[in-house]
Amino acid sequence: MAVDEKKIRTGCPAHNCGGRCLLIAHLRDGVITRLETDDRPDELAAPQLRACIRGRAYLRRQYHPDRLTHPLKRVGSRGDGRFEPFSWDEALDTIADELRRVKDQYGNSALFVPYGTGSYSQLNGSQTARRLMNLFGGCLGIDNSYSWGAINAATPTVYGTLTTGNQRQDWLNAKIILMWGWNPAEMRDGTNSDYFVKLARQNGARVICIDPRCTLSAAGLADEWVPIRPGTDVAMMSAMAHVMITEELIDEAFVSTHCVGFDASQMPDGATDQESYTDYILGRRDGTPKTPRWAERVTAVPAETIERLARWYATEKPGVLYQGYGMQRRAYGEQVVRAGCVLAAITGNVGISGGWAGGLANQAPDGGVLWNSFPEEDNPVGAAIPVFLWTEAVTRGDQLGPEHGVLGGKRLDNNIKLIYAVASNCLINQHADINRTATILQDEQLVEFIVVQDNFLTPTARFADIVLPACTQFETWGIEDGWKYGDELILMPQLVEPLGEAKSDYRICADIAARLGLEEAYTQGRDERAWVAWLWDHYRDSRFPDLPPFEAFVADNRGVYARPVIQPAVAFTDFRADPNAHPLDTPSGKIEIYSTELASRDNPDEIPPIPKYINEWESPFGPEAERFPLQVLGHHHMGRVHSTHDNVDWLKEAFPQGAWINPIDAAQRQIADGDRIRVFNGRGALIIVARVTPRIIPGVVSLPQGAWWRPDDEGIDQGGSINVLTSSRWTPFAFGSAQHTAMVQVTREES
Ligand SMILES: Nc1nc2c(c(=O)[nH]1)N[C@H]1C(S)=C(S)[C@@H](COP(=O)(O)OP(=O)(O)OC[C@H]3O[C@@H](n4cnc5c(=O)[nH]c(N)nc54)[C@H](O)[C@@H]3O)O[C@H]1N2
Ligand SMILES: Nc1nc2c(c(=O)[nH]1)N[C@H]1C(S)=C(S)[C@@H](COP(=O)(O)OP(=O)(O)OC[C@H]3O[C@@H](n4cnc5c(=O)[nH]c(N)nc54)[C@H](O)[C@@H]3O)O[C@H]1N2
Ligand code: SF4
Ligand SMILES: [Mo]
Repeated sequence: MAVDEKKIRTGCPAHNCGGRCLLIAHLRDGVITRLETDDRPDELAAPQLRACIRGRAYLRRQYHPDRLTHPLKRVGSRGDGRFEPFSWDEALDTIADELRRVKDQYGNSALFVPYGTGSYSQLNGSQTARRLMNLFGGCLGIDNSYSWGAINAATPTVYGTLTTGNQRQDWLNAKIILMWGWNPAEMRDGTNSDYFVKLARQNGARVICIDPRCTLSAAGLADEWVPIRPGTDVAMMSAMAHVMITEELIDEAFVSTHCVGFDASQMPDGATDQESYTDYILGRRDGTPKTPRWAERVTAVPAETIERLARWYATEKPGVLYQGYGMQRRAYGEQVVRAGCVLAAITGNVGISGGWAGGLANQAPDGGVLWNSFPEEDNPVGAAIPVFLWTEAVTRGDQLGPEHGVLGGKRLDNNIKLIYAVASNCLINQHADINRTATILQDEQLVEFIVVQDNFLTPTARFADIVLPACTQFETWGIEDGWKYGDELILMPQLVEPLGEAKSDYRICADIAARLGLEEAYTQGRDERAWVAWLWDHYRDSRFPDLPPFEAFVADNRGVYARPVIQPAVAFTDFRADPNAHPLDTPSGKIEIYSTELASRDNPDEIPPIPKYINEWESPFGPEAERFPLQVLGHHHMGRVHSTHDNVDWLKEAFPQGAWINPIDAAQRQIADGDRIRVFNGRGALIIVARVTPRIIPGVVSLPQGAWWRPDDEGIDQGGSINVLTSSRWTPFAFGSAQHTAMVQVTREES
């Protein structure tokens, strides 16, 4: 389709980067020669979608010499990474045969398409494989995400919904913004979130960043960095509540009409004798008042700082307490979500302009994006596992049931026997405890057949029996809406022909469907472009009634449709105005500081009905700290989207993989900046360069997640991949990832 000497507007192949930005591709002789970004006028109601460094460096990924260009089949044992070329026909015939064999032998619930977030552009990505499986009789489904395990489950226990966020332009009305474990300057959380925080600050908001690391957000967007010991935020939040209660800074009118569980006067029916939030904060039953002095010992945040922040947040209103997702990807991650929401509620910051309710915060009024609009169709198997438990479903699926979070009210009747991974590095790199997962996948008695479809021979692809080359998003048609804040739609026309023999994920699945007698059902006669036109109309019907006709939009080379946010929506305005006429979708209809639903779990030590500080299962306060005294956390990295872009030379140059360690911890270990260090625990070990810096709190090592696992002959990772250290233990209520909770030791490597 080469369109020569042209500039075409398109979306960045965002992967799961947290953003959605506009790129302008220069094309000559069927090759993309240059990428620029948004050139539209910049307006507050519809700001430019300016690309980050990853988007701007994309040509290094697009034309990378390691791109997969033809199918591969495994030779040697699984995981060795030795392959030989294979024809498309042989590859697709083999896959169709294996799908039929496993279905006949075990049933559809033995088929599995794992979590894989490499592409949300509809015609590329794992949704294309789910549609194939569902039309083939179904597969074991997945529920929840690696990203938001605890926050997805915990937010509705407070508010009965995930739509708890205002549109971001409303931040300009805030007087104070607490960026709590939130780093939008490095990890995108909606294109422009960092920009809106900057504008809010210019507008007079005080901005505080609470994070174990002095991130670029702390350094560039905030007035103050408050370093905190990881995993202890609920202790600090509880102490802030202590200050508010004892200094009478609570918004009593709001609490009395809109909340349940704050104190003995408003406990829900059947729980009148239970511990209220105030009981807990004042230590009336457990004997421990959650004072700032108590919290200082736990959190390492000075009591005076906690007092000051409590007073500011309770009196400088309205205010935003934005919860990042890193601190819920931890042991008991549900608690920090609930505790943050409770602070917002007791200060009366819910349902008002300039305030913020907390929680997941999909945007009002309609919840924002649709994510996958490409129709996957219903899954006849009907059972879905919490996504983080997939290795359990491999090793003991037939023992899992509702008590492990299995949806559909079912017990599983199978172990996973066939994995079809599309746009996923979660089989190895991104799941916890890589060495454990590698052992599981190496065993061909467990998973009998693995297909991986990717642009590169990733650590996950190295464990495949067949690897299929997917084309990039520049090589097929696609469409994307905003990541979490969705007021835009970006069209992604095909720019160039696929490299080598690569095909779109959609085309590959359609070709398999043909071999299973399902081609017509799968394609409905559409190619990629026709599906995008179909989806365009679907978006018009569901969210954007003013969307122009598809063909005209393509012909005009517009790239992005934006719906301006003139009057930013505020979540819970109706409920705020009249809680009886507009009750929440919680059992009481109110904000549940005390949750009867959580109480019914009958596990108060791990799932308390009011948010509590619970010491993590691996922590500086536990016995494991004797051998492994440092906390390690794997924040999301500027130079990558998870493991995607790890092989891009420009980004590696700009953001080399390194471990941050505080000078105090480094000195104890004779480590100097730039030294090679070994980071290890009972699960694994890796070698990485040390960056000695006071920008991280003592006692913590920070190791950006996503680097490709590169084990040497002894199994020591030379790539700096944090998941050789992380634990596959899940959070108790959400069954979510707790990959940020792990303890390690660090030593200097003799070079
Ligand atoms: N550049 C880039 N952007 C991305 C992504 C990416 O890979 N790269 N991934 C996207 C995706 S899929 C997601 S889900 C989001 C993830 O977004 P998050 O989960 O919010 O990102 P993290 O970097 O894990 O955590 C955010 C911050 O929390 C801090 N933190 C960790 N533990 C604690 C704690 O216990 N307490 C406190 N107060 N802070 C803590 C970390 O130091 C970090 O600075 O990012 C999205 N954006
Ligand atoms: N320790 C630790 N681990 C984590 C996290 C953490 O904070 N700490 N974060 C977790 C989170 S929030 C997430 S979302 C997951 C993300 O984990 P994954 O969903 O596995 O994301 P990626 O690692 O980016 O892998 C995506 C793959 O898709 C491929 N790809 C890109 N575009 C396409 C395409 O168009 N077609 C095909 N077929 N392939 C394509 C890329 O090359 C890449 O190999 O990681 C989780 N893992
Ligand atoms: S934020 Fe995401 S969509 Fe935007 S340029 Fe960066 S990688 Fe691309
Ligand atoms: Mo994520």
